[in-house]
Amino acid sequence: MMRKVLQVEGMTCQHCVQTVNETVAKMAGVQKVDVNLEQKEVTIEFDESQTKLEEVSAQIVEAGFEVC
Ligand SMILES: [Cu+2]
Repeated sequence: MMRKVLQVEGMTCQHCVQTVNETVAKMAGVQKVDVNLEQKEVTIEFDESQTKLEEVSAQIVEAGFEVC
């Protein structure tokens, strides 16, 4: 299991937090998602044999946010 922290820009409220959470949580191999709005951090625990970090980033971008 891999644990990574992404810096995500563009999240302004709890609705954004929920969107990012749901977007990432539904991906294959993702075990845990934690979104910290103040720190603009998204902590993800995932199985790297099922999902690549770049794919997670791409999904977050597709949802309308920016991954730094
Ligand atoms: Cu929002």
